[in-house]
Amino acid sequence: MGIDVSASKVNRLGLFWLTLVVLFAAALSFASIAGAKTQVIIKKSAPISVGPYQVALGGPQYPDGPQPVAPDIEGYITKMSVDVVDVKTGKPVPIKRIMLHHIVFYSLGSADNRRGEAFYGDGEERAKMILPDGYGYPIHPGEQWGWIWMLMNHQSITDQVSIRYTATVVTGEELKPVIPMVFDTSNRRPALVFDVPGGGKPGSVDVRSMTRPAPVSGRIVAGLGHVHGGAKSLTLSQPACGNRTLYRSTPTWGLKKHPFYKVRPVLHEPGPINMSQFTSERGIPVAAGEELTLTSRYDNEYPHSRAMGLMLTYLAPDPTVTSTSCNKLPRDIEVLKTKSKGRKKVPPRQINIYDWGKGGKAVEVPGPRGAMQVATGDSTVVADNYQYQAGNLSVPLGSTVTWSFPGSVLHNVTLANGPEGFSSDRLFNGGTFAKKFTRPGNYTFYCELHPVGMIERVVVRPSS
Ligand SMILES: [Cu+2]
Repeated sequence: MGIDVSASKVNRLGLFWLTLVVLFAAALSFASIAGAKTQVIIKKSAPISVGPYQVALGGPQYPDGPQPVAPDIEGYITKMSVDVVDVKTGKPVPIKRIMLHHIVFYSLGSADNRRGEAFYGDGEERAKMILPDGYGYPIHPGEQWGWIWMLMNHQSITDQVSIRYTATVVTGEELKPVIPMVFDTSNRRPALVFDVPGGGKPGSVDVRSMTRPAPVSGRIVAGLGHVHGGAKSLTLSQPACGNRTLYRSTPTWGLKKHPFYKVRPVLHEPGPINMSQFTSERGIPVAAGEELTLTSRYDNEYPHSRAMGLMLTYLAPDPTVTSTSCNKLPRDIEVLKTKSKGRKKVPPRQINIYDWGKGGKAVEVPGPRGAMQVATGDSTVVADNYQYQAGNLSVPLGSTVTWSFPGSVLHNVTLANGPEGFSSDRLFNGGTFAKKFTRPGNYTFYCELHPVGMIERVVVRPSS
């Protein structure tokens, strides 16, 4: 009993000292970071009008469109997110109205310090920039930003939205700066897309990779991924260490009733509702010039046209990393994942095609109107005036179809359903795209930029 009392006295005395030390330390740290401030900066674009079922694009090719405004201060971004909001209420807009397919922010630097680097991106999965404590993406007064984005209106009426971005910015304090490092398994095809052909056995996988060297010695302290429907995973690996996995980003797919599966038309298979991200205060060490590899894995039983495999990592320069390290990975890697209910396995999906119906509504159709044109050899399809001429085409196996894009409006041709996935780039001003058909069957196509009404069906006859 007596022992208990004295023990409790000792504890109280210890607690007293501990409190004093903590208070003292707190006072010291306040003194050393006098003027340190964390603020949340919210910016909103001018209203963007999107016509019925239309796609709106933003970026450097559209100088008349809204441009992003950088926070005009010296500091560090530690978090960033983006949303599409109603121009009147400022509330987030549900995707049954307008959906933000993707957005990339890049810094052009300031007049005396040009940069030109993508530092944050987001797709339908609403990825956020989240850096661990003590790290930030440096920003400076007078800096200019650019962006590239795509919005899709899922309604038969014109609608208006603003793109809103929110950055948590720390000022008056030195943080460890990060350099964004982007990996892209399309290996820089325009629009950063690739086509999974499909037609493999159940369980077969389409594997693509991209390898690039680290620009400086440092530590990877965070990373996020972006994929489309059909993806299994994105893996960042280290070739010099037996190609061991540094981080694997995995998708969570929406439940059957999720709006992703209800909206129409679809431009590509619905993406995941979340891709896992990570942060690590200690960071994964990489030496300058050391190669890192990103590998995307997609289902290859079904075709997946215009798929993506992107990972954005944040590298904090650290000159103390002088050589490749195959030591154990830091133990503080924290995986950030959605808490929403979802599916682990990608649900196989068909992409339907749509034509204009009554009252300007999009209606699902098996193919475009018009008679089937029968070709006996190679053929050409002119894509102009928001139509493919011919819309219904029968060709022999082994023949080549060339799409030509004579007009001044960008179009493309993208597989919806069929024996082999492929797509053209966005073309205009006389651009052409040729495809040799080596698998017989029925193919349906749409223009990714004009998915309602700009549709085509090609029947590849089994014998030539
Ligand atoms: Cu088009």
